[in-house]
Amino acid sequence: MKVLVTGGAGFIGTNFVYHLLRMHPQDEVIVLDKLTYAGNLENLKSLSAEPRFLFVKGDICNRDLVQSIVQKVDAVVHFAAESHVDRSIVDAQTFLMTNIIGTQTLLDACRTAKSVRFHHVSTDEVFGSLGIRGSFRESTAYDPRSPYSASKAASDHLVRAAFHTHNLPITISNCSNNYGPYCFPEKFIPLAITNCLEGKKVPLYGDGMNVRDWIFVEDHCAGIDAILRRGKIGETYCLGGRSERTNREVLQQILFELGKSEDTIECVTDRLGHDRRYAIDFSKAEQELNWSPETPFLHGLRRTIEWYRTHEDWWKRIKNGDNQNVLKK
Ligand code: NAD
Ligand code: TDX
Repeated sequence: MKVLVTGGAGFIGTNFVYHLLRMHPQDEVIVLDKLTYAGNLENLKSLSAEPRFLFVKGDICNRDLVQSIVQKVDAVVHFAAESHVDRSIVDAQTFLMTNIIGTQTLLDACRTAKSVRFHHVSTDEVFGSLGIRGSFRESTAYDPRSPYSASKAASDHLVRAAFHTHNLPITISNCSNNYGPYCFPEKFIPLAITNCLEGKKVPLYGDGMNVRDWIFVEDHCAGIDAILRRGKIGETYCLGGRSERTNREVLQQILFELGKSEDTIECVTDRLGHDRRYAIDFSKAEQELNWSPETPFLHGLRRTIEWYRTHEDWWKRIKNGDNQNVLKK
């Protein structure tokens, strides 16, 4: 299969490219990525001599470019997005452009190509916020509450509209919080690890009791791959990590692993509209695709910490170098 991976120079996209090339020796991969502040070509540099891999720098909103690439592939796995909630609170415009218009541009291109399979990578945040009990599933009503999640919700609706209106062979996945190698150090876990390694404090929003369900990125990649190959056309699959933790618990574990004291925690003003709790019921993916997350949280967290320990050049260039785009904390 020849697969176009949009956003393949970002966190999950990079991990997915390596997953595809490793797991499917016949597959070929084209990455289309604009290389925004979050995209990093260095992530893919070990593939520069790989004949099954091609990188194209470009914007998913560029209709001509997108059409010309989509003609050449069997499937599109769509990761490209503005992905950070805090940034969407400061300025939502790029989120609307990339997440909504960009997704529609890809769908339009798929319509004009011959039966291109389209998988849309989305988030559990489209479902809103949970109380102490319950979990999101495929039938949960949409209730996005940040500009980011509202833009992702819009993109999900457009993908479903393309299925119902134009019979486009689509699938959608809504996944919980990812962690692992190559995650831009503005997200909570890599920010916490790298701040600790730099001897800095770690900002904890509000009371630190917001809950996220953490999934190791490789488990997410395996879930997307399963949907791409075995998922039912037109269907949505929720993917989760079976690892609900409060932010305070996550941070305490990181401090413990790195031998830091609780003084490292800096309680700061809460995020505006901060969703309280996310949790995922992934039984549909388990039953229909025989997929479930395999990495226990502590195991995945230790692998992640080790990756950041051994890739200081990677994150220091981003945090302390010439990248002026890092959100200041
Ligand atoms: P990321 O921010 O690390 O990477 C996004 C990539 O998209 C970057 O390489 C960037 O350069 C590229 N990009 C942005 N705008 C583009 C444009 N207009 N044209 C082409 N490329 C563009 O994001 P991520 O964390 O890897 O998330 C990937 C996808 O997974 C997103 O769609 C996100 O909504 C979804 N998701 C993320 C998580 C998570 O925990 N990170 C969880 C669930 C779903
Ligand atoms: O400095 C911080 N301090 C803090 O307490 C940061 C950056 C975050 N937090 C909290 C906010 C959240 O409750 O940690 C939790 C995780 O925050 P993020 O890493 O920013 O992730 P979140 O907002 O939950 O969204 C992530 O998961 C779903 C991704 O960024 C999205 O792209 C994905 O859709």
